[in-house]
Amino acid sequence: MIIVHHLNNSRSQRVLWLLEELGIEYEIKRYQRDQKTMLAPPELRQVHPLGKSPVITDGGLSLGESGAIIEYLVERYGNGRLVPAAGTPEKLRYNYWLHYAEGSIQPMLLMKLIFDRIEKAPMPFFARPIAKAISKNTKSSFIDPNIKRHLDYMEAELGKTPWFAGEAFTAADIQMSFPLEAAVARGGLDSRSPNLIAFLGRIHARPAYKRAIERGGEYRLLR
Ligand SMILES: N[C@@H](CCC(=O)N[C@@H](CS)C(=O)NCC(=O)O)C(=O)O
Repeated sequence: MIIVHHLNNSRSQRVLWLLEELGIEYEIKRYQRDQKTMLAPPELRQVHPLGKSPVITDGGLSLGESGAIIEYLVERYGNGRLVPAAGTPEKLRYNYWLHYAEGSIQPMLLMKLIFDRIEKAPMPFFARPIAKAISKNTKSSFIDPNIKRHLDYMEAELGKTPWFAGEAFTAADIQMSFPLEAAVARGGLDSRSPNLIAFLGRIHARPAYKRAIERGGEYRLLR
């Protein structure tokens, strides 16, 4: 039996969704973020040394990293579903977006989260103006323009095909859901990017997505 080590409001929601799309049975072991720090509880380090979510266990296997988990699940249990045929341009695009989600866009959104929090963090009064100035400068000179470039890029790509890898829905769309949802929560993604908003509408309407939300519980992305 596959066990998904699931942290509330986190990337592991994608794994639940993939398993629902594939119709595979699984169990959920739940972990709650610390209310103050929003970090994962230390118990998660017992299943993976980094203590991050998602992690799955499947028999003797314990695997972290969303992209690696998605690749493992579609390869082991997909019977060719949700992945384009090997050697096709769609497969190349599939690989690209599978890596892009965590390798390119997500680091920008994480930096945005961290610098937004620095501005609000408790600190001695004399340090606040300095911290605020550094944060605002980093955001306006680096983070915000980068996020904008990524959003414009993804918007243009989804103007060419309905799904990230091409005409068909694939597991790359599942992987891309989290950065896009995070971009709505904190990256300025809104109706100025109609293709991305339509993509989110389509994925949220999928029965498997809804089932995964029901099973996963609370899913409100950090701002
Ligand atoms: N690139 C990793 C990132 C894992 C990650 O940072 N997960 C977050 C959840 S969204 C986490 O566990 N945060 C809690 C913490 O850092 O303590 C992946 O895609 O699996």
